[in-house]
Amino acid sequence: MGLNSTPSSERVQIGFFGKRNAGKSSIVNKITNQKMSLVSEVKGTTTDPVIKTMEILPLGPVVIIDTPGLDDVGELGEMRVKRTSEILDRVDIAVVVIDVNEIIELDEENISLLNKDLEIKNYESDQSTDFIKSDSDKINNSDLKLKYKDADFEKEKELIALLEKKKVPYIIVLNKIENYENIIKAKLDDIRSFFKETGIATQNISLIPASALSETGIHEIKEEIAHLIPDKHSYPLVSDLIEENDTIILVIPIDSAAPKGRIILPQQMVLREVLDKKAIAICVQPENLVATIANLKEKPKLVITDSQAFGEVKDMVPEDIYLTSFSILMARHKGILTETYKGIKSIDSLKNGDKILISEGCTHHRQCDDIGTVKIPNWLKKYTGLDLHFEFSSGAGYPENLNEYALIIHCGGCMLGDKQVQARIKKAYNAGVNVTNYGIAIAYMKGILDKAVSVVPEIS
Ligand SMILES: Nc1nc2c(ncn2[C@@H]2O[C@H](COP(=O)(O)OP(=O)(O)O)[C@@H](O)[C@H]2O)c(=O)[nH]1
Ligand code: SF4
Ligand SMILES: [Mg+2]
Repeated sequence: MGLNSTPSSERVQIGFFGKRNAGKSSIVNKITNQKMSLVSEVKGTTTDPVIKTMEILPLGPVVIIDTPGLDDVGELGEMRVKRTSEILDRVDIAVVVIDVNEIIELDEENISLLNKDLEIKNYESDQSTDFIKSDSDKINNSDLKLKYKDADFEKEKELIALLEKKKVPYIIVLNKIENYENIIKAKLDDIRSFFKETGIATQNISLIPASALSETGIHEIKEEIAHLIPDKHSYPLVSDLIEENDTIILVIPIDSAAPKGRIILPQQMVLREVLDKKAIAICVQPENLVATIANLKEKPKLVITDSQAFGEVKDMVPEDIYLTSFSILMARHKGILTETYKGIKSIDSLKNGDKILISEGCTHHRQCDDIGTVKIPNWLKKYTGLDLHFEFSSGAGYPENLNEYALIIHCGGCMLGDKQVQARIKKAYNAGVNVTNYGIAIAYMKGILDKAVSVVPEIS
């Protein structure tokens, strides 16, 4: 990620799905105008999802994810399919690519009949007087429904059922139409009905005829995706909690865990929102906080600290100044604050031997250092006085066996997209497991949770 680019967790995530050889990678390459993915007539060429951040007009900053085929076989194939369904949890919009030849019988005889029908129809609509059909035309007309293949659409059905269940908006791209463009375009309603009748899709689908080869429909796909782009700013970090000219103090410990020469993403994002609001941001380390507050002529509205410093900072902030943490604001931004706030209460009903899952959103260059692996387990053991067992997950992986855990504590998830974090919380909820997050857990164990959420109207 370049210094000027939108972080990928803040971008709209667009996934391309479909069977092997449907032309997913070819469509992706045309949409992105880059050779992003390998195109091959050999099935199963895209073996892992190809993920790339880019700017595409008129879509703006996006993450494009080209997935392997849904119909991959064998053990390795099963893993790929699982990976594809994980991708479904993170995408904001899905593009389902289907090879037109897999759905519709388009042999020469069919095509010539259909073309003839189209000519007649066009002629009819050009006539101001009634067009009287000859007998032979009538015969042609009666045969003119598209012939659909008696094929197995199970994979598409499964995928689309999952998309509809997860409420992911999607479009269906009917690819490789270059030799039948007029026919397919004229019969779109008919094809839509076929999708509904066979149960491939139940919603009113947006169906786009396209060809990566002749570049037909590429513009329409982009336009349609643009229509579906969700409002990524439905959950601000802090901008709606503060006013212009308010003073906000950001407590940023620069310890051995802090990255060299920069501040971490949640801090950058909060700082930017404060500046956008034309409020005043003062950044300090914990040891400068007391003096900073004392030296201000007007008291600050809010102190935002790194959650790890809650214990140190809580007694430095007077009662009438709000205090919260970057990680609580991040949970709010990701749309999971209410659920993770509710989840914290289960800390008090933990028992000896309970398993706790600590889950982090990234692996390499992890910015959270040992907070999840060392500090939180130690604080939790001390707080509960119990013999607890901890397991850890990091990066894109998230365990299947969630019901084995008594509690899940998730990191701020700053590197994950909103949908991906929300899907994790939902999976825990479905498994009947309480889930909370780092900031809330630390604030609770330090006895200041009520104060730490008092600035957030949805909760206080
Ligand atoms: N005729 C035709 N062939 C295409 C089109 N799009 C892709 N292909 C071909 O279909 C094969 C599979 O394409 P690819 O993009 O790798 O499919 P993927 O497996 O879904 O990613 C390749 O041989 C492509 O050249 C198209 O619009 N028309
Ligand atoms: S572990 Fe979580 S909070 Fe920490 S940097 Fe990674 S995604 Fe962000
Ligand atoms: Mg591919």
